[in-house]
Amino acid sequence: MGYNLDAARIASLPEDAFYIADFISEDEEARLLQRVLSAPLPRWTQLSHRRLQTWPSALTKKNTLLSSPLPPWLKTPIISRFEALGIFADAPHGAPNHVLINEYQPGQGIMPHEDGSAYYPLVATVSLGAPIILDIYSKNGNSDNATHVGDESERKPQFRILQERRSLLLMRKSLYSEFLHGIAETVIDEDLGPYSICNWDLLREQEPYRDGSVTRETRTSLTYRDVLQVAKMGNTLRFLNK
Ligand SMILES: O=C(O)CCC(=O)C(=O)O
Repeated sequence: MGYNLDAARIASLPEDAFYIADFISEDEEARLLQRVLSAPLPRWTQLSHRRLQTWPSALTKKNTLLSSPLPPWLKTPIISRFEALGIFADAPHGAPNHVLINEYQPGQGIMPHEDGSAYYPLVATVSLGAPIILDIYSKNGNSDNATHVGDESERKPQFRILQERRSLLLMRKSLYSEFLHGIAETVIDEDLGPYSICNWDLLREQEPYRDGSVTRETRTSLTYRDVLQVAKMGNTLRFLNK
């Protein structure tokens, strides 16, 4: 696939963010959603405001991944396209080794947070099912900027990214390290337009948002990252015996 990463840069954001609207096809999206939804129930962790799958497994308390391959359906076609783009080429393992799958029903979200130092500072998010707005907050700006923000409703995001279904969003470098990201717990995303959405010109379609709002539907995200510390199987047994 002939992707041009430079053409995908979200120019109004601090370094570095890229948005590719048509990263996967409708068939690929349907197949991925079918895989996500057919995972056995214990695969899901039910949180108060969303549910989550963690592949291949959750990190240990020491932020270590117990070495295990990702399942093929999470690798192809997505990781092969990352390779074509060269986006994880500089990461320690040359490719993502960990995927979080978040599912949000209308009204659900995730509070502003940073992904932290367990990972190489690059997150690649593929969106499935429905559009959603990702809010970006500066970490070191106002006095109420904490790693986790208690009262989201009091705070305005510095930037807003519209993630369409089938899109890819990449965030890395200072955008990864110096900013928080979150998703509002709302049933309608409002105030949408070229003045408020920093990737407006990169959207596949602007028409559905012309009236300035979009009603939430179930949205699923696949977030790909490279966990820095990986324990190989031999070490893992020692690790578990400790
Ligand atoms: O669903 C998303 O796009 C964001 C997920 C997220 O922030 C996370 O997994 O840390």
